[in-house]
Amino acid sequence: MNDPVVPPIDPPIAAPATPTRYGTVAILGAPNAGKSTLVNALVGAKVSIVTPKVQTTRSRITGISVVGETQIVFHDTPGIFAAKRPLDAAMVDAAWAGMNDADAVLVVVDSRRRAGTEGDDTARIVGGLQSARRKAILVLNKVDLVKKPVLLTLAQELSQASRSQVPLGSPGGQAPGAASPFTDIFMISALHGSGVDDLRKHVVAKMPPGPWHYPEDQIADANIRFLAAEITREKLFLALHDELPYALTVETENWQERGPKKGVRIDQRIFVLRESHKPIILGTGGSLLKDIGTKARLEISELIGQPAHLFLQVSVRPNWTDEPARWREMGLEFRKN
Ligand SMILES: Nc1nc2c(ncn2[C@@H]2O[C@H](COP(=O)(O)OP(=O)(O)OP(=O)(O)O)[C@@H](O)[C@H]2O)c(=O)[nH]1
Ligand SMILES: [Mg+2]
Repeated sequence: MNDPVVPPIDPPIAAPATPTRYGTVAILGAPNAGKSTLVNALVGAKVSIVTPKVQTTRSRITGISVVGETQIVFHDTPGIFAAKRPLDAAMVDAAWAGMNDADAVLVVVDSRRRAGTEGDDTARIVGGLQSARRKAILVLNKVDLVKKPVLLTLAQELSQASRSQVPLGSPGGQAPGAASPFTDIFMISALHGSGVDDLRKHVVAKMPPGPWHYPEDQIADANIRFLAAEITREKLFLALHDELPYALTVETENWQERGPKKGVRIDQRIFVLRESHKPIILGTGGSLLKDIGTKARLEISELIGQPAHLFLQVSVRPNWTDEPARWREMGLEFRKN
């Protein structure tokens, strides 16, 4: 008996693919304004380290988030300030570079600061935006720490930013009486989450149509060795004071997978500028470094989803801030001055 003739199946009608959106958002602000805290809140995971100290973030850090059909890449940046060391100037350059190709710019301001005072970092940022003719969204952060009238005054001052409030030395020059670069103002607490959802919605709506650049579940684009070094640097920043955090850098030198259940052996080196820094980091009988190592190990283990065996060494390197290899590890472009 012949097989019954099976009518050909019509090719399924392709459902019109929902158009996707994709865009990048640069997060600028003075040191310590809460940029990294905000990026972590927007992404919903820790992609960038946070400490109470200024200049924690040293290069552009990427956090990725999907909201409905929209994929957004948030670029956390180092704080913008009047840099003196070449390394600091490169950090500030990296922050401005984040603005150039962004579809939206957020300027994060610590609401406890007064607007427009001489030498104020936020005034410098307003000047930079004006001279680049870039519009931005003003994000008044840490609203949990200020009273409403203070907040409203600050919002008013910043939205009336003019040439007279911009200190000399801002990138480029702008026309006298240049208009405020801010199109919108949001008042949030990045730490506690208030206002973050509204800000996210607003940013999503600004993203242009386009294909996604990353897989749906990807939240960061830095390599794991860098992220692990950043975690250790965060623990060092939290434990140390004065100039010491700015005198050190951390690099992952060895990453050895030891097979299922055995975890990963990670060797990191902490470079410091002076011999006198070493005993401070080690602490009595090495106790401080041991404590820092334990905290970093636990967080790295969580990040990689398997046990991390972390070995930390401290090396004195008087010129590490001028070494191209150190800058590269930090994610900065080397320049001599
Ligand atoms: N109370 C309060 N603290 C906040 C808020 N957002 C951030 N912080 C704190 O402010 C400090 C600085 O936060 P970061 O996110 O590291 O600031 P940043 O702008 O990335 O700093 P740099 O990388 O040094 O430029 C940390 O101690 C945060 O916990 C907030 O909304 N409320
Ligand atoms: Mg930061």
